[in-house]
Amino acid sequence: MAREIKILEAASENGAGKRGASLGPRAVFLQAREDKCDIFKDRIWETIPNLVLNLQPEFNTPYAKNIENLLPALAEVANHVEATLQDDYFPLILSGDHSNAIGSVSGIRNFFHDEKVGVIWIDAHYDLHSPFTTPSGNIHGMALNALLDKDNLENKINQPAQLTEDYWEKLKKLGNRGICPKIMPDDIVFIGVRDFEKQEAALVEKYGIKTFHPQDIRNLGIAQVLADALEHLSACDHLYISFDVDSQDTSVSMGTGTPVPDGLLPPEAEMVFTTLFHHPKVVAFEITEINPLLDTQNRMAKSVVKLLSCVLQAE
Ligand SMILES: [Mn+2]
Repeated sequence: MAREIKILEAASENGAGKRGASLGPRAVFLQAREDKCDIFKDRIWETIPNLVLNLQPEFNTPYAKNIENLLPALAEVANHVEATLQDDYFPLILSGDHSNAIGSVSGIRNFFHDEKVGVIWIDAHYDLHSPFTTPSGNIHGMALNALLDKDNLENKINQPAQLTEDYWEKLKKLGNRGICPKIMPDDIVFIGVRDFEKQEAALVEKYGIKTFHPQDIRNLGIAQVLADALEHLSACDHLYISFDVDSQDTSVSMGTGTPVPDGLLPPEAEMVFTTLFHHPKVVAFEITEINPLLDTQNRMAKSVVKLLSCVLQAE
């Protein structure tokens, strides 16, 4: 029997460049109410505490903005995800910005410390920058890099201060066991990536990280892409799914910080959910980067309610 779902609201947005993503999880909850959709009825909803939005002056750590506040916030996320697995629930993580994935995966690795964990990263972006390569300093663009521990010094364009480097090392070792790296390059699959810098592409090429760009999705069809992704990760014992709403086409994804054209269309996104959400190897599922402040009529949250209703109704 499938494990009971526990919804974790991880409303940190300190890793994003624009304000508002911390309101995303609530926007989804309220939109479900508005649509009289009962996906959250009788479900356990846990709000992770102490994720205070406390932006620092940018000059402290310009190549890893707000990292000092993110460290304790993401440690909270890690602890809550680990405790949720410990209690034998399935964590459905509604997160603010994508830096929360550093916390989630740290919690998962802490729990499954002797086993192999893979990640399917469905996103318009690689999120593979480090403080040494980031053009923006926003940590949501470094989430997967922090989990991989690839500083990418051969492509360095920034010279972060020692303070930044010290915090970055702590972030990579997040979790009580200090596991680093959390994920190996062979155990990642990207789906939908179409907007990236050459420093990130160099890492993907160097380590041969499996990527399905929009053209691959159009050529193969999303069903084949998902089957190939699962085949690629067949050596993994457990899988983490991270769904950044900006993976979707801009006809859908308006209420998000960094929308990019030519993304997943609604039937493709639905198949991502129906194929992966209940897959026996999947141990946690994250939906992230919904930003109602950038939206009109809460359309982004509405699309997420629709996607979730494909997998939560039949419980
Ligand atoms: Mn992302």
